[in-house]
Amino acid sequence: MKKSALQTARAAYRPKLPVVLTGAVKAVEGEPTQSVADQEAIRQLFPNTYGLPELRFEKNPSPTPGKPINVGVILSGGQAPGGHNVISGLFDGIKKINKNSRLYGFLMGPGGLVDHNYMELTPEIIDEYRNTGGFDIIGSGRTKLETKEQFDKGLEILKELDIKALVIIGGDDSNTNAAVLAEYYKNIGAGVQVIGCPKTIDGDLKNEVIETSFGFDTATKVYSEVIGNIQRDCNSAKKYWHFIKLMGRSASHIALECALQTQPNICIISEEVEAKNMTLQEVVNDIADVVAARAARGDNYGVVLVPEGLIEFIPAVKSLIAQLNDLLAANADEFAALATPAEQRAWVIAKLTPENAATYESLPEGVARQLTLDRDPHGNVQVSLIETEKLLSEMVGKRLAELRKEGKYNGKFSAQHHFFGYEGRCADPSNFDADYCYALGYNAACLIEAGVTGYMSSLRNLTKPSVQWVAGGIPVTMMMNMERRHGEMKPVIQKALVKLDGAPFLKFASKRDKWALETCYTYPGPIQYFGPAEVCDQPSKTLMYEHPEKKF
Ligand code: FBP
Repeated sequence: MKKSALQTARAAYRPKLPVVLTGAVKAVEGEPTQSVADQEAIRQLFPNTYGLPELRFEKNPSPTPGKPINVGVILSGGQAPGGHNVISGLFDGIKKINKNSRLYGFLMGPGGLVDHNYMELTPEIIDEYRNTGGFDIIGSGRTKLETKEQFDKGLEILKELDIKALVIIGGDDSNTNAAVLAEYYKNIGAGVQVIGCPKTIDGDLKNEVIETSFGFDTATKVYSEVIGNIQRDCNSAKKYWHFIKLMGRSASHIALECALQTQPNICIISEEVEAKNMTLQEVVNDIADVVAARAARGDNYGVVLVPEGLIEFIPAVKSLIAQLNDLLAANADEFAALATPAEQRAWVIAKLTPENAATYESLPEGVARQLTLDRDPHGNVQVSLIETEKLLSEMVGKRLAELRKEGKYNGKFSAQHHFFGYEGRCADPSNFDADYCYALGYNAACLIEAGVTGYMSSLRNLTKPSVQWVAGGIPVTMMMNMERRHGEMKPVIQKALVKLDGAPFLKFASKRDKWALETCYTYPGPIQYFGPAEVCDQPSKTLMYEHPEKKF
């Protein structure tokens, strides 16, 4: 593989490990833990792995030599910057235990375990990928590991390769599945430990004990760079309103972090829209009011950030989508037999409740139609295919025409649209993510050496320099509650949505009126890998506002 100049220089970067992990460690047990909710139900489902203590690593003054161990690793779900460093940290960690330890990567996600597709990761391969973005070292996939058949099939290859521990690098669902797998293997005495690592650019795998998921820092820095560039263009030409949709399937953490970094005129937070029970039209009216207010000052330009998941958080649209899912699942043939889009539209409107029919009719026809097409394998609407940024600007244009008639608007409105998602998921990890990921992987090796299963690799104190981070393990069951999934109650890791009483949102809310009217853009520029710490090593603003003080 031909390397760019930056790649060559960056390959030499040595991630800074927490001091405690630089020598032999011993695991110190805390108090037994409980799940965040539904304790009895979770306890019953995880009789072997519920209630385990939190672990914290301390220096071990009298270590005994470790035996060689074979370990498997899986990358699961969407790419996030730093995955390669988790793997290189894990590799170095198990080699530190014993130089004859071996690491196997299962290919293209959890499916690789079930289908027995794997490769051994040698020092030469690992060195090719240190500090690089992407998941291409072994690939990733979204196969869900959830059935006994899959677990048993996986165990066959684990036994064949004499693998004693499996590290699953994934988001909330993948780590939930890792916990189920850990419980199953423990229950049948399989002799395979399962350890999770918190990954997702969405930033929604975090809680009291996991401060952030990896990848969020780098991805939001990449998006903020380009948002800043657009803002500067916007402020130079002063003729466009830019509607920028930002990835994040559900929670609005990415949009909020980018807003804190770039100070746009508007940033919509889905969780607030839901809490205020807003209609789509109300969201549109709020944007149009800002456009009109700026126009009154002679400023016919601006920037609006839109979270990818918005549409599902609008209560009326959520209710409409839920009824459409059931309606179309139950009457798929009848619907498919309708000859024209107009007949389909009339059929849908006639079948919906009056409230849902009104919401359906209020949407631009193209979007309403989209809600009846492109369903995923579970029969759900693929909301990410809805071009929310275009939907909003189209509706804002209509609203402005009304305001003009009422004599309340006398400006020009010309919109540009953008969607940033894939652009940031495979960027070379920032120093924060490079260090965090390497340490997560190295720490996972320490958890393996400690002989535990059903734990997530954990580093805390993340707003301090990486050498001061606190390393340990958190039982995954501790993060779980029961939720309805596909009609059944299931144990799952609680997803972290934006908290409206949390410090990042409150900071944003205290500034947004000023940012809306005035032009207060900031231009973060590209991620810097070399240079002074204040330029290169700053973690995300979300992390800094959430963890302003040293806790340990
Ligand atoms: P994970 O939760 O698996 O980390 O994926 C996050 C994400 O990047 C979302 O932000 C986005 O909605 C989704 O993946 C896109 O999925 P795909 O890569 O399958 O297009």
